[in-house]
Amino acid sequence: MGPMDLRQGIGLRRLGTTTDEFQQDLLSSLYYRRGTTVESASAHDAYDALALTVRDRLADRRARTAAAHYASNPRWVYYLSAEYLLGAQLEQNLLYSGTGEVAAQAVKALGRSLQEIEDLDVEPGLGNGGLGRLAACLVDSMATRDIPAVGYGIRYDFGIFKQSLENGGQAERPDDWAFQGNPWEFPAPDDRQTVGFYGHTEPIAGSQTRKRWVPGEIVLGEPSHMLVPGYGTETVNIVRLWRARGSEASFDLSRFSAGQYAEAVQEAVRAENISKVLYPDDSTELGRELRLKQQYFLCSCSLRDIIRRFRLRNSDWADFAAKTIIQLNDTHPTIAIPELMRLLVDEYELDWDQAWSITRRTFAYTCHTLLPEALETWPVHLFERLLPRHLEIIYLINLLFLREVEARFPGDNDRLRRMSIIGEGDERRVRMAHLAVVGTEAVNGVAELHSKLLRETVLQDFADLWPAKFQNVTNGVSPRRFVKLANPRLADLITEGLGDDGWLNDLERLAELESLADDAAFMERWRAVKRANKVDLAAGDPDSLTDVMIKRFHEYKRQQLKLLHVITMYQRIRQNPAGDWVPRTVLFAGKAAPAYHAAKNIIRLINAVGATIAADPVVSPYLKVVFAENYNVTLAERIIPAADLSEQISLAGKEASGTGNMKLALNGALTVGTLDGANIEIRARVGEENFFLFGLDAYQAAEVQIRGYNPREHYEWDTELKAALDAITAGRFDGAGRELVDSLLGWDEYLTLADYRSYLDAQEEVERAWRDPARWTRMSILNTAHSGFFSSDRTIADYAARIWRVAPVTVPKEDQ
Ligand code: GPW
Repeated sequence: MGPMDLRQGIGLRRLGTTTDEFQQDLLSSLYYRRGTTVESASAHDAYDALALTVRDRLADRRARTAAAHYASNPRWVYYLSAEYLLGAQLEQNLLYSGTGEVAAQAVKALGRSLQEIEDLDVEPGLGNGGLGRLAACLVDSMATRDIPAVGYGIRYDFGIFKQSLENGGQAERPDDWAFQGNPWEFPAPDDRQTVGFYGHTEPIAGSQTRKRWVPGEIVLGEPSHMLVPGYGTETVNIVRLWRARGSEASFDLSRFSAGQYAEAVQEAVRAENISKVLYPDDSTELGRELRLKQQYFLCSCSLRDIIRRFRLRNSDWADFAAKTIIQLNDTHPTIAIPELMRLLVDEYELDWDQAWSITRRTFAYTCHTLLPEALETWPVHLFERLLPRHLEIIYLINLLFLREVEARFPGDNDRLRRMSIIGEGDERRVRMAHLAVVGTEAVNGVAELHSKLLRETVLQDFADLWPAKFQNVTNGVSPRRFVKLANPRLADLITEGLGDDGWLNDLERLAELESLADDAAFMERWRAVKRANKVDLAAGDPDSLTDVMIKRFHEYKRQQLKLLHVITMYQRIRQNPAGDWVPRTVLFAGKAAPAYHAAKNIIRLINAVGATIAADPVVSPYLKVVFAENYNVTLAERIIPAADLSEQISLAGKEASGTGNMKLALNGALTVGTLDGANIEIRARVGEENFFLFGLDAYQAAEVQIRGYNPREHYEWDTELKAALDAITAGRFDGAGRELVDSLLGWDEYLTLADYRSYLDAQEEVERAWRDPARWTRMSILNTAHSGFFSSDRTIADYAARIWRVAPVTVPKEDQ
């Protein structure tokens, strides 16, 4: 066998690269794999046949990747995440396999356009928001940087709910994303795993630390994987997703025969419910038993798979940590820490200290929040019932840990209480973030400010104990998906400006655009790209300032502040219809957790305000409010290229990083924002004169809260603010928003009123800049030029060098 052509050894032909050859394979896929003919093929048959044909183009790279990785027996990166928002697959895989052009020609044989087929591609919505999309950008960049890696997750039957507006409010429908099948997925039933729940533990004669766990419920985990190709390289990694199934024994044939149909399948239904649906909450903890079951299911299946893979090439447990790094995407997969201890101690019979030393060196933890309500804790009694052996292990980890603390800080009982993995309140609870810090080698936040605040606040005691463990890795985004695929016009212009498209995996090269920021012809084309993108989006007048706030709905993100600005603009225009107003289209998009009533009320008010403005002939020529339904990755890819202004207005100290802020700046939108999360780093890079800053900083905000904040003072003092709130109270917007006003005047947890005036001032600066198109265009170009740092390729280089200590493994090209 040629060293790297795995097909030659078994006499397989190479897949052709010409249009004719691609077309042959497409027709063959349609005929043999879909079992239909061109004459009778449905649109979906065409889609599936194309997807399979493109997938085949990546299969050989995948085989060579697996072989190269196996041969080099490297340290593997395993990314554990409860969420992945991968986005639509067809366009990406056409790009990454370099078959876009031939495919566009070849599909003509099916009598359809490529666009028509792409419109059938359904995105797997297996995540909520930023955290899930980050996971997708990171696996993209791991492949692009040739890092041997597997992403592990759950294959939810139902992804994030579909949002629609009903009478101006959010309605939710289930997202049966794989209803038509999913051609991108490779099932691997041979790699299924068995997972236990409930039951009890028994002592093992002759051993102090080992125990036998006798589970009360057994569930099967069946994996399938999706391909994750790198861009501009040979590597194709995978994301492996687990689906829960009942075992054969879970179907009760005798009951079925007796006509008890529901009872006959109830055990299987119970098992399958584990991967039935994604929990649709974002940045809030939801302490439900099924969620802990999902977390354990993911971790148990993945760890057994990781161990299986380790043992393919290694036999000594002493090498495990050197060959394995498991990155925990927030605390959701933290139960993997006691699970690895259980496997090593109980099943593989390592002694506790060796097992603990391996475990600690195997894991690293990324924290994505500072919000107390997002820090996961689980009632001890729930753990005791669901995972009795894990609770025993956690107790022992905690005991030994607290001894370490006691040795360092003798007699400091307060510190012991604060740091304990078990929180003693009305109800004893397991603190997952503490377990994650204790059981890992490295802990990181996701932007400079976030990492600093983690060390100074929520994890301060841990940072005192282990200062070297704490790091920062600023988030990033994939320039392939969020520039090349989302904004092809801009990508082409950048490529022309730079002379080649090497910037797509070397994003700092965008800095070369700086020399074009004053070039009149280039500026004109830059403006034309933005305008064409706005025409495509068709949200409003393409010559108006397109002002976008696209993100999950949460009070800390402060959509309500944007809305107060809109109401004030509305009132100003009404009072002075002849004024020289800057026409704006204000576009909101985002989902609210179904049980988050305050957030849903804000959506309702946005739509009521939008309707009032639309019905007002005096104001509507200048102001339009649009709510785009069902925000997801696909919709983000349409909105971001069309945005002029990016709203990043969270209360400082609350948004861990943000990643939409990076995508928008990269696409030439200017940011109006607070000193929060990665906004600070964006501003530092694009230049403060190219960023509209407002509001309290994180320390000032904390001080205001400590001194006793009274939102009413702002209301009394600021007549425009008062007028906006009074209009809501008076029912001017269909009676919507009264609860919001009550909460803003009552306590205003996120200091909306305190930042209102400063925000309006910043918006006036925005309009001054907008009135000078040359100034705005220059600022826009400089935003793109200086956003190169925010590539997820850089993020991965940081993780690889400072946290994982892994090197790339080059996958050889196929023999020529
Ligand atoms: F609360 N993030 C998210 F930290 O999208 F777990 N969902 C979540 O449940 C959490 C965080 C959690 C987001 C952060 O809010 C955002 O600031 C950050 O950019 C993103 O995670 C990726 O790090």
